[in-house]
Amino acid sequence: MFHYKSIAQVDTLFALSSPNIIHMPNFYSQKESNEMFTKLSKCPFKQPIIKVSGKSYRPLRKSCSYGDMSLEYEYSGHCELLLPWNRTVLKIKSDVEKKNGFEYNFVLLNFCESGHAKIGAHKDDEASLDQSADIATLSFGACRDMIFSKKGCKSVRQALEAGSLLLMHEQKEWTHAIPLHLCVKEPRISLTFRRVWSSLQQSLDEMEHDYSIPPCKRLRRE
Ligand SMILES: O=C(O)CCC(=O)C(=O)O
Repeated sequence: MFHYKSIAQVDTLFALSSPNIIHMPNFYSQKESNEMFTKLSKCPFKQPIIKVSGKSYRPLRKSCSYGDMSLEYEYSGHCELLLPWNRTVLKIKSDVEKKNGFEYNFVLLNFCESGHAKIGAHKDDEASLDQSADIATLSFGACRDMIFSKKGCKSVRQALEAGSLLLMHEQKEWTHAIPLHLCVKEPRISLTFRRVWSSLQQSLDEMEHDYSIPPCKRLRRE
């Protein structure tokens, strides 16, 4: 069992000058990762419409999401419609949960046809995100780089190979991006597992706060 909790105990100076990440290059073997890519490529990917600086646009990448059906997830002005878990995604979720001990209730899949598709610099800091659960990214297909940036710090470049797992602990100060890589001709699929608060849970929390009702069973907030 991987002693994951130690990630939160890193030296403060290190945490300030580097993104708090763990990269595991061979989480899946090449054979497993090829099989998963084939299965995942049948997922119903669609081009999202997202808002950046008030302007709507369609990025080249495509996405789809799976999760517990009581959830909804919004980012960059785009509300993801959740599909019920499928077998391949559930298997990956369970492998990741066994490794790091967190429980996830949502996953965003991104499909980049080639290195002409990118993911712009952003922070995963939506209010609905449970920051106590680290974000877990699995990569299949073409290897792409992820760039972590923070004002005043040297950027960090991490190659995300097929079959690799990347764990990100609270990234409030760092942005991450998948930049263009025009010589990459092959497609890539990534899965980003998160723990998300349902709007029902948020309403219950507000009621509890307003009327001091007894604590209800929570999703996970110890
Ligand atoms: O595709 C990736 O590896 C990263 C995806 C990402 O940045 C995100 O879902 O927030």
